[in-house]
Amino acid sequence: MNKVKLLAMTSVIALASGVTAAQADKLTFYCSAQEDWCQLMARSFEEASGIDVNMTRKSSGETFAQIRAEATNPKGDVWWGGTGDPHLQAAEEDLTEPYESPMRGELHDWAISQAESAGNKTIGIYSGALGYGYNTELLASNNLPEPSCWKDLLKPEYKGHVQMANPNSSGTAYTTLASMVQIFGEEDGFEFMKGLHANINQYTKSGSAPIKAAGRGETTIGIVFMHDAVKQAVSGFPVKVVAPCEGTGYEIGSMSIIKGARNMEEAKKFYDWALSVDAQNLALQVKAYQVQSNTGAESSESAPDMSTIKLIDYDFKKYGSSAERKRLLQKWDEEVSTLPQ
Ligand code: S7P
Repeated sequence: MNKVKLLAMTSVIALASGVTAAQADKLTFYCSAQEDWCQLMARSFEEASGIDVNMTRKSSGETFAQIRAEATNPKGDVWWGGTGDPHLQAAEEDLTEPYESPMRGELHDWAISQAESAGNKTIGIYSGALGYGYNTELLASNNLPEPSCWKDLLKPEYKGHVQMANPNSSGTAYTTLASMVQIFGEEDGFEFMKGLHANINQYTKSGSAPIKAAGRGETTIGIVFMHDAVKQAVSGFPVKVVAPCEGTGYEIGSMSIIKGARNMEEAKKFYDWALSVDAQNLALQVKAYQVQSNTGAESSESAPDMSTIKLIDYDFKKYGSSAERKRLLQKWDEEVSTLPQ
């Protein structure tokens, strides 16, 4: 059959089924987890649904800023992954759509609590604790002591050895800032961030970059989610993972449908699928060791054992509120990031 006839036939079939080329099933997917996990989710959903996926990966704070900037003309359909705080802020600012998935009965309570605190405009997809990791070889070759607490990171001998992300772009780093304020109180928490600033060699854009750099020997210590440090260790890099002695904050990684999504039905199909056991089990293929929100999802022996980590009672509602997130970020910009190093 020649090309012209084939095209004509395809158009007839498409029209008969009520689908034109312009209406082909597609989904614009904003992803704030690790690139390899984002790619795997996009391709696996395409296979499972036949829907074409256009995926963009950005850090949590950056994706939030993009969704806000596009609010009058939304381009994205669904936002999957990233820390929960900016998802909660998006819900409060009415940038996301309420949706009650039929999959909710399969989820842990903490995933549902996240949804309920945001009028069902977001939902928990995974959880993980904050901590840090260090390169054991660099630590030894620099004759540095083994850190085990948050306060250890303020020691002058770690000057230039610590890396973390910028809390404006990174959900991991915002979780760090909000955790320090909750562990030490606001005044001492900011004193901690100022002391830490003196030892920081670089603020990265992405939250997991510091531990990738530690794995490669480009920094000694990286402040990250513990599961991101475990991924480097399991991948063969000389990284030791630390659950800080004072206790630590944690995230409820979240998912939201963008208000005014052009492909709303496809967004809901993705949302339901992403909460399934099959979709959540994909995490282990890319060494993503968060606790998944579906109670039936598999876990790995390598994953941090949340029951042995001293977790604070992280106030997601307060630190995910628009006013508090803005206030803390502005204070960090003005009082911490501008200090000389
Ligand atoms: O997928 C790993 C992970 O740490 O990445 C998310 C993170 O917020 C994205 O990076 P940013 O810190 O740069 O925003 C976490 O939600 C997730 O656990």
